[in-house]
Amino acid sequence: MTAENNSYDASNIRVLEGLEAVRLRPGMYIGSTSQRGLHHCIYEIVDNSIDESLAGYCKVIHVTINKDESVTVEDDGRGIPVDIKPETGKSALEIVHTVLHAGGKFGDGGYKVSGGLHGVGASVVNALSEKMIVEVSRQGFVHRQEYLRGEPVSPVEKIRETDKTGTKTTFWPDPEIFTETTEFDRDVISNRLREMAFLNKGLKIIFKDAKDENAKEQEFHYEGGIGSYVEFLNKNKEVMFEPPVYIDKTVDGMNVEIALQYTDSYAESVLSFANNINTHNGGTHLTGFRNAITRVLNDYARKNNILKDSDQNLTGDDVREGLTAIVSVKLGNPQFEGQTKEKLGNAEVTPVVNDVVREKFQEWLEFNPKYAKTIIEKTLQAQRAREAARKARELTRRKSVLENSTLPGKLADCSSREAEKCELFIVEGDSAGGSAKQGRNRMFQAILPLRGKILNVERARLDKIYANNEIQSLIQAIGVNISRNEADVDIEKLRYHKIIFMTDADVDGAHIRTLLLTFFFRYARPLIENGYVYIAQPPLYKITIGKNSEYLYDDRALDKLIRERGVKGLSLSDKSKTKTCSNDDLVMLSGDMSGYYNSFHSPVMADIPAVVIRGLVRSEITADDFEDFEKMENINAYLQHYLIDHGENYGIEEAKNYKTSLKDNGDGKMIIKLDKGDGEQVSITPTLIKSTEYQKIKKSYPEIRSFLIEEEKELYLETENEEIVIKSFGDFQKIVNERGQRGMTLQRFKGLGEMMPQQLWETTMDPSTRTLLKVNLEDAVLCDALFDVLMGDKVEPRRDFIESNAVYATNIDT
Ligand code: 0RA
Repeated sequence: MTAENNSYDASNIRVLEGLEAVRLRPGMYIGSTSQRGLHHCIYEIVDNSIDESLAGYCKVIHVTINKDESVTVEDDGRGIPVDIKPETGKSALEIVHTVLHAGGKFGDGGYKVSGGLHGVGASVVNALSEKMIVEVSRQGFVHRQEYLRGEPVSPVEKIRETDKTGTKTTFWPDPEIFTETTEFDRDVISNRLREMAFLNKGLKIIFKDAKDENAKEQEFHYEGGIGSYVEFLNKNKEVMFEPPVYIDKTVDGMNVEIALQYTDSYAESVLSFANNINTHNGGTHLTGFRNAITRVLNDYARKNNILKDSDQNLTGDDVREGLTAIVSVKLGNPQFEGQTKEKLGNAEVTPVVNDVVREKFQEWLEFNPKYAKTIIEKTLQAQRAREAARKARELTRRKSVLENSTLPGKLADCSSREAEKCELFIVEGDSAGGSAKQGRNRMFQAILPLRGKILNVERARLDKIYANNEIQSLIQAIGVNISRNEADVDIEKLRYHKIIFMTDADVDGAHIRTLLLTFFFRYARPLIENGYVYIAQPPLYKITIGKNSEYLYDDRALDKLIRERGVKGLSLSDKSKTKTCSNDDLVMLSGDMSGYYNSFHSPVMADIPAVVIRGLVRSEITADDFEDFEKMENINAYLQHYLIDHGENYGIEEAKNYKTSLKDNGDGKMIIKLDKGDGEQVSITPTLIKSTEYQKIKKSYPEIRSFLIEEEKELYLETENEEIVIKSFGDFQKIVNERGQRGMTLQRFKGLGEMMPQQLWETTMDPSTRTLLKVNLEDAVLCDALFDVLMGDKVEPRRDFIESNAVYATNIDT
């Protein structure tokens, strides 16, 4: 944080050990060799640049996923020192990249404030990369060194002059190490980089995925720091005041930064960080924060006589209901504890955070009496609800004691008592429950039918949740205590190590599944974290052809099967018969065609003539182009020509009369206006270009074009006994469909209840044949936000989400 030590150079770097160990046991250094470990490599390199920014020397970090799956991280810091270290004769740059633990951390004269979970540094990433190139701009030159699997290929070379400073690292993760995948997940990385920008106020991180030409460059830069982070987390919630309370104070070299804001929800969403590391399990900083707000709010309520002498104190749970907060501390020598090292241990942190929050939050309350009152009002409501919940829980307990059994009546339990082997199927409705009960293996499979929809826990307080019958049976069946507090979920009491949601493959089923997921996510998260929660995959169709039958699990599989059968014996050719297509090629082509055809006939494209869409595809327009005036002028001119050309040469009379023009949309973007000559006008916008439908057309266009030469021309379809003229994709599709379904009976399961017990067993429950999806929490923060959108109070964000994901939703639910 301070930039005192400028004389830091090669002599600060101590040599510790070699890198063979890293390649031998990569997991020990980066956690795993899965995609997570792969991402970790990026974070390690970015962290080094962030350290440079914390030292006060770097303003901008560029992170780019290159076309060949390599990654480049470039900063504008001082540049890694390149001077030769006398004892070794090697440059500091080389040592940093070839010697384990040679980062500044181990010398004196500087400490790392960031540093990922493992804080292992550049040398580990180098050892795990097929190739790495580092270019340091410093002292008037660009210095370059290249490495293969951690070994330098050359000494550090001066490659050209420069007046800039900074460090640029490009690495190619080694497929020998990352055997699962070497492909990055853009969204995961982008979320992490956004978080880094929030946590490091003022730092600019620019992220680009060059592999996807449609992906925009993202710029993360927040002058508001974690205050902006809280606003971001609350963007789909109703907040009780604006802006968030923001505290930033440095005491004895320890920086404490806190932002908080109350919303009208019942969830608590407090994230804590130490030196930019997400301390998922909290620790001393979180303790200090929690104590302070409970204390401050109680004091305030007493002082202003809102809490009377005889009233109970507000508890921590009461004051954290509806609270969104970020607690971020930066200190010199962080101690991380616990199995996953995600808990801060430094005892000296608690009193510092406590004092800072008490002082500043109290001051804020005094200055904002109106908000102070609303907050206290809300915590009092939480207090009352907590009392009611206690009574409801008590009642549930007594009831079960009276009935002399803790298991709900609806549960058809299994006979085994070994939780590791036991499975609980949660099914929707009594009729599906009936089939499941008959179809199951009662040794280890239990069935719990739920009647109707379970309560949406996102919109209910704990007292209502406990009082809900369906949830009561669920809690009793699984055997664990539920709580928003992960530590209170007594997972060792879990009665089944597989809890399987088995809902219908329709919209209602999807809704119930989401409600269940929400419940587990909010009140039994450790079950998800430990991999005990699954989703069953019941089939959608049963098809019978002669004596054989087969189950299909989604519409895509059905589509493919029909196409495969439909094109058998067919061959498609152009008029001159120079090109024909049959067999597997025709299956592919018809798939492309049907995607192409369906996209043209989707609502997004409704008003836009096909020839215009094709013109756009040929112009190679991208969503980014709409911001580039010059480019848009060229595209517009091209499109106008294309339309006139096609009007004349291909006899599409209307196209001749289409006029296109550019219009400034006022938001820094252009749009194309299309005048169809009949008074009708339509707009061509970035949204259209980004739509899945347009992208699908764009993708299949080359295939289709290479075969059809020009789309408007007639084609000839030869069957076993005739030749049919095909005038449109629609014609062709109809024929393929009709032939594909000939001699086949198709049964669509509207619900699990329609399946025979034996069928349900074979397709969905039998461990040797079924497919289960394991529910995991790759990114809890993101998941959190998604539940807010899907299950929270605000209607707008939900509608936006559903609209923008409508295409995927239909794939799942129809
Ligand atoms: C120690 C000393 C100096 C620069 C750095 C570390 C440094 C390391 C990295 C890693 C990525 N980007 C970086 N930028 C800088 C230079 C000290 C000086 O110039 O006096």
